[in-house]
Amino acid sequence: MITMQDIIREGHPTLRKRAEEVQIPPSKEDQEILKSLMEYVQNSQDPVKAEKYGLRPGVGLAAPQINISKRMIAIHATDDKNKLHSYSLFNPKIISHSVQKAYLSTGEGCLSVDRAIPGYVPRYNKVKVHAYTLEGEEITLRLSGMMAIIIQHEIDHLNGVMFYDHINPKDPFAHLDNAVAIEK
Ligand code: SB7
Ligand code: NI
Repeated sequence: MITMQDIIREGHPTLRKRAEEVQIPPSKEDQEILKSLMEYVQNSQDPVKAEKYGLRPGVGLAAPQINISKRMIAIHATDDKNKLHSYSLFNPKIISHSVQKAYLSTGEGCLSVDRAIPGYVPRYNKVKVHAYTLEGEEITLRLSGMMAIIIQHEIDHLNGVMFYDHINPKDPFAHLDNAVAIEK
């Protein structure tokens, strides 16, 4: 079971590497890693387990965050219509996106970052993502708003990118053109 002790923090070189593609069909070993990522995300949202094991709540987790430089992500979150989006993905890739941007009005955080970093993080408002499921089946997801923001945050981890790389250093809350504000 993954706990906060397994999650590497900013400054660790793995967080700045481009992660390797996973072989499809996935090996049993890679499937187990991906399952453990999802298990962390789900456990972290269970108040009893989070308290018991000291888990910081998160809506997603990427393999590089547990020092495994492979292209795997888990997301477990509900959208504004209370629909659950639970995805365990290998090799996710944005194949198209909107011109319009979106950002969280409260900014973003990260389980690999132990400090609050204020500022708007511009993302695409809509993304189409191609990936492979836990079973190795091809899947194409169309996500918008909050869910699009989360998957872009996770895919960034596979490319060595941190959320604060996108924040305007001169004016973190500068107006973003053609962007919708998402309230958490
Ligand atoms: C805010 C938080 C996340 C995604 C988008 C906006 C995820 C936080 C947990 N993670 O560090 C996962 O990489
Ligand atoms: Ni993160």
